[in-house]
Amino acid sequence: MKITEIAQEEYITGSLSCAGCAELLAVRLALKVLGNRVVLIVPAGCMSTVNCYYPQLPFRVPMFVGPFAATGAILSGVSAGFRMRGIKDVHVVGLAGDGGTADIGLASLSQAIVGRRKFIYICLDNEAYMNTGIQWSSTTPYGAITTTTPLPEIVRESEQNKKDLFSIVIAHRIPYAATACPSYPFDYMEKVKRAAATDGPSFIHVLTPCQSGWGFPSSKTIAMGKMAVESGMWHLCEYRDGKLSFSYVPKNKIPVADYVKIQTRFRRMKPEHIDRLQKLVDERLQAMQEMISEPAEVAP
Ligand SMILES: Cc1ncc(C[n+]2csc(CCOP(=O)(O)OP(=O)(O)O)c2C)c(N)n1
Ligand code: SF4
Repeated sequence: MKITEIAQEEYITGSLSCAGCAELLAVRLALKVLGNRVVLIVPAGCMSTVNCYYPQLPFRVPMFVGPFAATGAILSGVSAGFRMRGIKDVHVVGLAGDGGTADIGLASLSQAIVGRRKFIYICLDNEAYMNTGIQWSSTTPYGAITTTTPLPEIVRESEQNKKDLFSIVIAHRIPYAATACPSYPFDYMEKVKRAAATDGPSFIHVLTPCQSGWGFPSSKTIAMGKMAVESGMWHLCEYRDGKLSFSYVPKNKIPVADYVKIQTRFRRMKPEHIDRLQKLVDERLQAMQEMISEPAEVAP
């Protein structure tokens, strides 16, 4: 996607999100790709509870706030309803956090993918239940402090890194899935475009750095997303036609320690914990490379 292709229109007018909120940026960029023929299905989470206090409704497209666990089911139902009425030009889009997707909404998402209705599910992953005060989720990385994992001894040797949600989703043989980060906006928007063109369910797992929960200055959101990718804590990849590929591979990987030391959520990690996290990250990369069926391309 080129800069000249990006719509001038804005579909968000004011918001109560924190300054530098990457979730909001991800929604803003997605709507620029999708336009205003969109219905947003949003469970509890920062995009609904923080942003939408009546009469403050920042999204200029129809939005439905559903039960926390039900995003996938609602996407399926709304999509089926449009189909029954012969309406083909409305994008049915889910916007759920990592808690609402990888934990409480996982069964609903799974069944929705199996149901094969056309929808776009965007998981906004800030790596904790942020809107209720930074509780641990299964996508919280190893070593990060949350209000439900506040003690150093929580950083245990046995603990694993993030739940591999993306692998769970592609195990469904979903027609289209991708990982993204708004720090790489063109890559992300191209993926939204491809999801919109998919005739069936699609899923985009977006890393959305959160200044409140991660502990970094609000001006550093974009840099934080870039460091996540450059350190291997996050990958940009795509699953199309049954094949997984990287859409970007860092030329010079940075150590995980550089990423960890600039966020207060990792402040209780000792050197041995950081070494363990580096090992987990390296193992994850190796596992992904083994799954890759196409050679990696390095984006400019
Ligand atoms: C069934 C149910 N349990 C708990 C809650 C309380 N709740 C509302 S939002 C939220 C956290 C959402 O976290 P996440 O899905 O990760 O989104 P984020 O706030 O981080 O964007 C919780 C626990 C709820 N609304 N419904
Ligand atoms: S807590 Fe994090 S995700 Fe929620 S509005 Fe603030 S920056 Fe955005």
